[in-house]
Amino acid sequence: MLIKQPPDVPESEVTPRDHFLNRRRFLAGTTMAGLSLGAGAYLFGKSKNSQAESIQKLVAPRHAEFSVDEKPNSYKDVTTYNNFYEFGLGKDQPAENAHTLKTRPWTVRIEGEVAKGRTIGIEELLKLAPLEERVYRFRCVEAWSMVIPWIGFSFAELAKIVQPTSRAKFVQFVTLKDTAQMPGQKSWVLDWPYLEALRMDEAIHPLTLLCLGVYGEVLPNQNGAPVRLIVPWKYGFKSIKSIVAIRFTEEQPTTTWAKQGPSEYGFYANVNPEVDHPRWTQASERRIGELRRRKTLPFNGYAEQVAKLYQGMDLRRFF
Ligand SMILES: Nc1nc2c(c(=O)[nH]1)N[C@H]1C(S)=C(S)[C@@H](COP(=O)(O)O)O[C@H]1N2
Ligand SMILES: [Mo]
Repeated sequence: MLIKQPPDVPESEVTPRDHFLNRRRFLAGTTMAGLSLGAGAYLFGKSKNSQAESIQKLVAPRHAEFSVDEKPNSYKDVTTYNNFYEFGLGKDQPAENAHTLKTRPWTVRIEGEVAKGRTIGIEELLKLAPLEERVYRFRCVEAWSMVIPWIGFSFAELAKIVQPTSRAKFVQFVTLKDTAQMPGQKSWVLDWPYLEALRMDEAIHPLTLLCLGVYGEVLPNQNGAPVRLIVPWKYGFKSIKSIVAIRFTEEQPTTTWAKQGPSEYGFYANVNPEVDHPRWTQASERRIGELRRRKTLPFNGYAEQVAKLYQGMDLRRFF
């Protein structure tokens, strides 16, 4: 999502992802072969590539009504093709670099226009409401998409507990800022910490997920551990990762990408095939793992559930 970057590389210029990844694994294997077996095993045990083996299970029943029937992308796609600029700009960099993020202990500060502002620890957050698996479409503004089995509960469950006041019109979300844990923050690609926000009615819409896991496990670091947002009808940049604070506000808060490129990334960022990004079309998308492009659906296919939130709004103006 770097603003100077093209949305997605044309198919013709791409090494099929799987080949690329297999090649990388092959090369890693070759390096390892030069070491003694013991040292190799040690390195492998500590390596980020083996993170998946030690990751904690987080199983939850599937919410059928909120899940799409499409085939989910592979675990590998979901955990190695990421956007998380705190760990580098390349899609493969978060998986390689995010092992420096410490997700325990972890707290989320809830403040602003709420009757019961407080700080919640991650263990308590995991038990705040029954966990559900929701298979959502996920559409990045760069015009690629995936289908992902997230785990969590509606953000509305948390809102209910902290009791927003009548002045609360928006909710702002804040990512951790710590250059030691997030080395990408040493460079000025974005104004850190990463900030996102939703209008109150969007935040408490039942589809808006406070996400704690994916694929039956707690979130891998590169996917925004230990807690992130998923807003499936909006471009992926709204789905902020590694949240440390949630602020209920009266005024519309600033958001990182709207500040970075106000003509390119709006506050609303609803998936809209009729409103192109200034530098590329949003009418179609590349589903990771597929060759033919798909047509992009209004609100990413969730129009029936969410279009009513925007009745009477000019969505070209409020993009
Ligand atoms: N803190 C933070 N959150 C972030 C980002 C980021 O760079 N930093 N990237 C966003 C973008 S552009 C996308 S597409 C999604 C990617 O989520 P995924 O890597 O789990 O697929 O995370 C979003 N949340
Ligand atoms: Mo994105």
